[in-house]
Amino acid sequence: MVNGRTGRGDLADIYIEKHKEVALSSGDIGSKSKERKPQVGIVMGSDSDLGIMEETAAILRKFGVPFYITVASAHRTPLRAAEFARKAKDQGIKVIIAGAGHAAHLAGAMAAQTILPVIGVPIDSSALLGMDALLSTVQMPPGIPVATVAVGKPGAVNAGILAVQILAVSDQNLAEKLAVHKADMAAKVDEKAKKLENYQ
Ligand code: RP5
Repeated sequence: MVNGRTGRGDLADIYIEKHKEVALSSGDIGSKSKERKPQVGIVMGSDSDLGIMEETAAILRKFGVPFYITVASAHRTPLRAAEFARKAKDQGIKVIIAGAGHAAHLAGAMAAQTILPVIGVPIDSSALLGMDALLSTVQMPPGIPVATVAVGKPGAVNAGILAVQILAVSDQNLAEKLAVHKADMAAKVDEKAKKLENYQ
């Protein structure tokens, strides 16, 4: 048992219940699951971040990457955040994605505890609209990198894609799906350009 575990009924728990084919239902990472083991761990500072971090989950779902999602805070539950990061590799997680707002030290605090790649999503939940979270996430001291993506929902989407790209280095199936994803995006741009061809 770790400090500050979110109680059943919180948003993240309801989310996990709804999507248990990809996100495990409870307990330590992977310990109670007969499903595919999660390859990505998504951690957010509060369940109030779920509206943003759902974008990451949607990308992983689209690519068929099993993930675990939970809440841990670098400030409110530092031991829980550290424990997640320390156990993640042994439990089969290959990439950690950490989203947090305000003085967002979550991604860095987790990166300090693991050799897994950590992607940080700065969340615009404060009066400073994410500038605080961006700087807290990106300005890591030399030696402990956090791959920081854009603030808010676009960053959450990119965190999912970047995690898939990291996994695709050793997964041909995912590499092919990424190629299709890029070709689809390019086709959509071509379509939009075509629609504007005769625009005056
Ligand atoms: C951060 O504080 C969280 O990541 C969240 O973005 C923000 C507000 O948290 P709540 O007060 O809504 O729990 O730690």
